[in-house]
This record gives sequence, C-alpha cells and structure tokens, in this order.
Amino acid sequence: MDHEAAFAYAAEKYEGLGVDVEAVLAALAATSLSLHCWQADDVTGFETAEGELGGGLAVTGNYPGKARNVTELRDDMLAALAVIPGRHRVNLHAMYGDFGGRKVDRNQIEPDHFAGWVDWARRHDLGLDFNATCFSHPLSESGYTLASQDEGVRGFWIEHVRRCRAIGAWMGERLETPCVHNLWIPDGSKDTTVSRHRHRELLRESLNAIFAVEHSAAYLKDSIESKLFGLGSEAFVAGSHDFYMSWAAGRGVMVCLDLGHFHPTESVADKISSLLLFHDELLLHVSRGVRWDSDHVVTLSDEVTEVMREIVRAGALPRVHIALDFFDASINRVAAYAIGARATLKALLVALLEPTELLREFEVAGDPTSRLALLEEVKSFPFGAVWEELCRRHDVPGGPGWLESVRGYEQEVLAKR
Ligand code: RNT
Ligand code: ZN
Repeated sequence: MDHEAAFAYAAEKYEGLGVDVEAVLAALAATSLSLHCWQADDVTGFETAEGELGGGLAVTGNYPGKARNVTELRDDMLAALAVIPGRHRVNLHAMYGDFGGRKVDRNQIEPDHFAGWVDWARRHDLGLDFNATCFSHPLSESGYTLASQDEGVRGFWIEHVRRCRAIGAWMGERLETPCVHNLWIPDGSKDTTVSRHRHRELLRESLNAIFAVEHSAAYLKDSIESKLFGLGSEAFVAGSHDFYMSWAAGRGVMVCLDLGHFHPTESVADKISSLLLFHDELLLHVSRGVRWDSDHVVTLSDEVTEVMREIVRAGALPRVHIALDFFDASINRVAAYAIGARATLKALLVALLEPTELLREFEVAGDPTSRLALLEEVKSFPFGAVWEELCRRHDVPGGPGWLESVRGYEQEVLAKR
C-alpha cells in the first residue's frame, strides 16, 4: 500500500471514532519542542576554565564527534532539526555563551555574550529558551548554591540567576517570542543533614531576592525545577517538588516536571491535572530514567505517552512547554536528538488521536466496559501512517530514512572532528 492509501485508511479509522485528524495534525504542527543544546557536547559548555561536570550530573560514553565550540554545536543542532518535523526552539544554558576565549565569570555574563545565538536563532526562525548554570563551578563545589549557609556564595548565585533572567527577557524581546527561563540548582547533601529547614529557608530567601526583579511576561516565562536526589545529594535535596510547588503557587512562576526526578513508580502524568488547576503554565523536561535519573534518550514509552494524554485530555497543550533533557555520549549525538524529539512528538500524536469525547460519553453513561475496551483497541490503531503524513508535510523522512541523513552528516562532519 502506498502512503496516500495508508494515510486515508488511518484517517478513516480515527474519524470513525470522532477524531478530527486534520485538527490533530494542525495541533501537532503548532507545538514546539525546546531542544536542549547540552546533548551535543555532553553538558560541557564554552567557558574557558575547563570545569568538570558537577552538580551530580554524569554523562557516560565516548562516541566520536562531540561538539567542541559554538559553531559545531549550532551545526549539529541544525542537522538534528532537519529530521524533526515542525518548528522548534533551542534551549541554552548560561555556560554556552559566546565568550570569545575570555574568562567571564557567571556573575558577569551579559546579553552581549548571547548576541550570536540570537542572530543565529533569528536566521533559522527558532525561539530561544534559557537556563542559569548553577553547577560545574568552584562556588558550587560545596554542594550548595542558592541554599548555601555562606552569604558570599549565595550572593554570587543570586546575581548569576538575576542576570540569566535578564538575558532571557532580552532574548524574548529580540526574538518576539517569550523565553522560558528554567532554574535548577544541585543543592543538597550526600548524607543526613540536620539543617533541612535552614537550607530551605535560605533557598526561599534567595528566590524572593531573585524574583523581586520583574520582567514582562511577553518576554520571559519563569520556571523552577525540583529533583528527588542526585549523585552526591542522595540524602537531601533542598529544591524538592513540595518546596517549589509551594513557592511557585500564585506567583506566576511555573514548576518544571523532569520525568527523571521522581520515584520510579510515581506517575508524573497524574500530577498534570492537579498542577494545571493551580498554575497557569507548566514546563516539562522529557527525559528517560533507567533505574535512576540517568538521562537516557527519550523513547516512545507508556510513561511519556500518558503524560501527553493527560495534557491533551485537560485541553492544556497551549499551557504546557515541552523541553527535552537527556544526554547520552554512547551513541551518535545528533541521532540522539532526532530519536528523542521524534519519540516525544509521536507520544503527543498518539495522545491527540485519542477518541476522548467518545470515551467520556461511555464514562458519563456509567459504561466502564466500553471505556476499557475502546482504550485497548485504539492502542493498535495505525497512528504510524498519520506520523508519516506529518513528516511528509514538513519535508522530513517519515520512517527510518532520517538516519541516512544523520549518517551522511556523521561521515562529512562528525567523523572529521
Ligand atoms: C538536572 C536537571 C537539569 C539539567 C540541565 C542541564 O538533574 O534535570 O534540568 O539536566 O539543566
Ligand atoms: Zn531537567
């Protein structure tokens, strides 16, 4: 069967259940992922001092072709974007500034250091998102930054994050699309601390000081990201989910749900409907933990699909920002982007193709038998043909053919590094 016939068959099946396939394709095309720059260089960044990756983050693998500078990293991201259907955004970390070989400490960064990124983003019609970098630095080695008991250390990081938010707002204004600034800090302790309350009190003070500076919501959207534990912060993490959820509520600041930052049996999908009732918007870090917060490349899993379903069922797709967060150095890094981004979009497609209205009718009519039967049946519906149609409309290979283009780039560019 050729693609046209396969798509027509698929569309007919979904439409038979009341799903508007054209509307689904339009909703997908209107959704941008935020592609994280740090997969291309194993979370290294472009600062002059060769800092070790810290903050409990670890990248394993030594696949050849890691991006070594800003030009290589941009080229790699474009190579990835070329095989991802739709229009997307790029997510930067403060340590990826264009510092021109000069030592610029984190409390000295300026919009100018990101002017090259803004020009590049404009040329390629990409939005930019931003992150303060509160790890891989001598002043984060104690394990504490914004929750530190040392006033000097805390002051340094408050200044850094303030500058990052200002840079984000500047990017949003320049590119005429609000920049999502996400704040994640590594703060915590390897072993039992008797100062949980004190550290969290200090973190609250730091956040109050940072967010006392207002930026226009048209340019900047703020988010704070919790975590459960990290390497070296197994016993205590100051920025827990409870802490940030409480701090953010009513303040117009989003919480970020990273799929790797919860207990392995905890459902992140189940959090969505609650959070959406008390927060205007949400940020997702789509990641894949394998036994722990391992940041594996995202795949089309039940977990990711269920998160997408909960967003779609709540009618909240425009209120949720979808960013990717993984780093794998054991496979081709450009392919890693493509695999993770395509899987995330496929999960969203599956969610959008759900015959939710019909399922709700069964539910309201008190017919859980039909509800379960239909939920099971649609699992084997031909969503692949709709995916291929999406790719065709965006001039991107629908099937495994995308890998040929990435392999070509590997031969021409990556292998020569
Ligand atoms: C760390 C957080 C955070 C980082 C990036 C590099 O556990 O997930 O989002 O991965 O900021
Ligand atoms: Zn994250």
